[in-house]
Amino acid sequence: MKITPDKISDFNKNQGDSYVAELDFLKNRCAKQDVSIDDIVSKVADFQVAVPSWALGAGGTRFGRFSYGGEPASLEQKLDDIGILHALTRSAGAVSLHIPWDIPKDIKAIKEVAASHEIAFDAMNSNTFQNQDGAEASYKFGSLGNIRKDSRNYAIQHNLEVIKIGKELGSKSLTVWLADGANFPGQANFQTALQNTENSLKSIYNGLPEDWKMFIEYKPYEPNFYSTIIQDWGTSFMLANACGERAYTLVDLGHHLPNTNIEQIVATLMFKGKLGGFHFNDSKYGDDDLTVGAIKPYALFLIFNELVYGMQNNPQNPNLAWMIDASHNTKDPLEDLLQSLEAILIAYAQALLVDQESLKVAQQENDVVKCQEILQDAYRTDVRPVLKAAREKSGAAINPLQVYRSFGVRDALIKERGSQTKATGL
Ligand code: AOS
Ligand code: ZN
Ligand code: ZN
Ligand code: ZN
Repeated sequence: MKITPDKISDFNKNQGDSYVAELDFLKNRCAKQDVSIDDIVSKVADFQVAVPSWALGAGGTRFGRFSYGGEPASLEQKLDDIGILHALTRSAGAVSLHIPWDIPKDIKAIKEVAASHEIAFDAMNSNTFQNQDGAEASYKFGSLGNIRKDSRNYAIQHNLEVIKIGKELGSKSLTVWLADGANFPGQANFQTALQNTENSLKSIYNGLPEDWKMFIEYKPYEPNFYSTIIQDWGTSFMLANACGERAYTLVDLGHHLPNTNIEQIVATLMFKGKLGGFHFNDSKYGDDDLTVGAIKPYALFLIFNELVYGMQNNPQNPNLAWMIDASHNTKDPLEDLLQSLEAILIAYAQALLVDQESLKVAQQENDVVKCQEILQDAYRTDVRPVLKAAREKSGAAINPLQVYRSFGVRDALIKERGSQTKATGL
């Protein structure tokens, strides 16, 4: 299944989408404030989000998993799937690999497949939350924070191995997410566990190439239900500081207790120059990994508002590694990812629309009502014409989901790969 630029531009032309008039309307409206729609269109066109190698198959829960059909069986096929997403949207130009689920057998061949789809290798993900066949030490009671030295060392070695693979592929960062914690009070000594984790992370950091970054992800609970060693942004931030200047915190939207003010966390971390990576998803209760923007689009907008502010005002913070970290039990994984990409770009465009100058003035005057009006004015603007313009500009489909369905992509994949498939991974 190859979606060529020609096929896409033909589809775009024949479709007669009327977004140009809608965009003009938006341009006129914005002429009154200090915001340029052309500038927003360019920024949206440039925005790239990495797709994780484990998001291309049906996810499932601990209760069951239902094959979607046509799922990729190899890393090459996963890259082909991301190639489809990227051809349709021109905004999914990177993959985030998971080791050992996706160990490339032939690095050169994998790089060629990725290059053929114009896909870069974003952050590498290590896995110390599952024992692999033939493992020499167990992660049952933790990895980097395990009370047992053999397990800690084994986990450190694994991370160094992931860096080595990433180096060969051209990646520049490592994401560490730890499942380490305890299910019951008294099971572990909090201080010892934290100390062990810090020491282990430092050992990995010492093996990090000069031009690499390390991202430390936090999560309040699951799979451990009493305590998690890296439970919140503060713990991650503290560990990143202990490691050094190329270690950063990674925010995953699903990794907060209900009603946590994530946008404030984003602002704090960017102010301190310590926000390195970002995992998009949405949730109702916990780490639900639902489609981005499916549950709390306004919260997503407020988060993007801080991200945009940080990108414009915090040169101390590096460029962020963006990734979709979602999972699908009932949807076509590729359609789900298209919806997530759409939601991300909508929130980004809306945040770029915020009249920052007026907001500053209203804040100065403590005009609380005006402040809210300014934010909600941006949020309530239909920015989909901006996305369409950005896509047409970059050679993507104006309506990616519609094109995906019209081209019968899933049927073609099922024909090619079979109906009872399972992607490697979770
Ligand atoms: C786990 O909850 C984290 O979100 C990870 O970022 C990721 O989903 C996991 O490593 C799966 O590989
Ligand atoms: Zn994550
Ligand atoms: Zn997660
Ligand atoms: Zn999640």
